[in-house]
Amino acid sequence: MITILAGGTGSVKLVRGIVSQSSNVNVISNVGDNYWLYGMYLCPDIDTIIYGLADILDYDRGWGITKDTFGFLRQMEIFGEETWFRIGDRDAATHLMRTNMLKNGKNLSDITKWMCEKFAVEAKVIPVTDNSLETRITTNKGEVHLQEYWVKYRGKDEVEGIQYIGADKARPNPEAINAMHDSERVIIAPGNPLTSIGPMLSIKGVRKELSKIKKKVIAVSPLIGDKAFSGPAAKYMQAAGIEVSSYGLAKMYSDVCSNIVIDTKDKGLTKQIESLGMKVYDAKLKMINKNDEQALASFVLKQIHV
Ligand code: FO1
Repeated sequence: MITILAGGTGSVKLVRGIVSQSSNVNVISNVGDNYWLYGMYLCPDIDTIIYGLADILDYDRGWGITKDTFGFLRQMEIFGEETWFRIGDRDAATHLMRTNMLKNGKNLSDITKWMCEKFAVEAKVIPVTDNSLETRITTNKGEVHLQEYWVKYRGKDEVEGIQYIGADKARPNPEAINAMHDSERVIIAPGNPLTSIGPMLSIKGVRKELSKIKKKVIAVSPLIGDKAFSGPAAKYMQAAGIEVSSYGLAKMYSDVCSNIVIDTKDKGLTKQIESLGMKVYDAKLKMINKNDEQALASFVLKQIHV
C-alpha cells in the first residue's frame, strides 16, 4: 500500500503516475483551498485529483473538466454576480452534489468516497480532515482567502504571511492516519509546500504521525533551482522566510521526512541536504506527458529501503 499527500494542480501528475504503477493507493488531499461560492462548497484539490485520475481533467489549465462549457457562469454574469472563479457547467454539478450531501448531514470523507465511485476512481481519496481548515494570505492590503489572493487578485500583491485558520482545532481524518501508518511508503507530492502541503502539515496529528514514520516518507521537490514548475510556490516560500530552493524545502520537511527527490540539475545541493540527515535522490522532475509521470512515479517507488 502506498500513500501520497497531495494538493491540486502541482501534485496531480505524480498522483496519476503512482496510481498507474500501484493498485493500492491512498491519496490524502489538502482542503485548505476549499471555498464557498454562490452557496456551493468547492474543493478544488479533491476535484483536481479525482478528475485527474478519471482522465477528465483539463490538463492545459490544470483544473476543471476538459471541454467543459461555461453557460452557468455566463448566466451568473447576467445576474450581476462576480465571475472571477471559472466554474464550468459539469464542474458545477460536482459542487452542487457535494453541497447538497453536506446539507443532508454527510461528511466530506463520505462524499469524496461517493465521488470516487461515480467517477470510477479506484484509488482512495481521503480529505486530510473533515473539519474546517482555510488557507488565508496576508498582504499589505489585508487578509484574503487563498482563492481570492491567487485567482481574484491574480497574486499581484506582496505576500506578508500565510495562515491556516482552524488548524489548531482540526482533527486529522483517522483514515488518513491509518493509511500513513499502514503504507510501505508515504510520498509528499511536488505540490506547493505552503498552500498545498503546508495546510496538511499544520494539523498537529498529521505532523506527529509523519514524524513517527519519517524513514519511509519521501518528498518530491516542486522546484528546479529557485523556480517552481508552476504557480506561486517561490513567492509563498519567500514570504514564509524559507530559502527558495530544494534545500529550503528539505529543511522545511526535515522533521516529517527522511528522503527527498530533487531535480538532477540541483544535484549540487546533495551534500547540503544530506547534512539535514536526509537521503537525497535526483531525477528529471518536470512531467510533460504520461510517460514522464510514470517514469518519475516508478523512480520514486523504487527508492527508500527501510
Ligand atoms: N484557478 C484559476 O487560476 N482560475 C480559475 O478560474 C479557477 C477555477 C477553478 C474552478 C474549479 C477548480 O476545482 C479549480 C479552479 N482553479 C482556478 C484552480 C484553483 O484555484 C487552485 O489552483 C487550487 O485551489 C490550488 O491547488
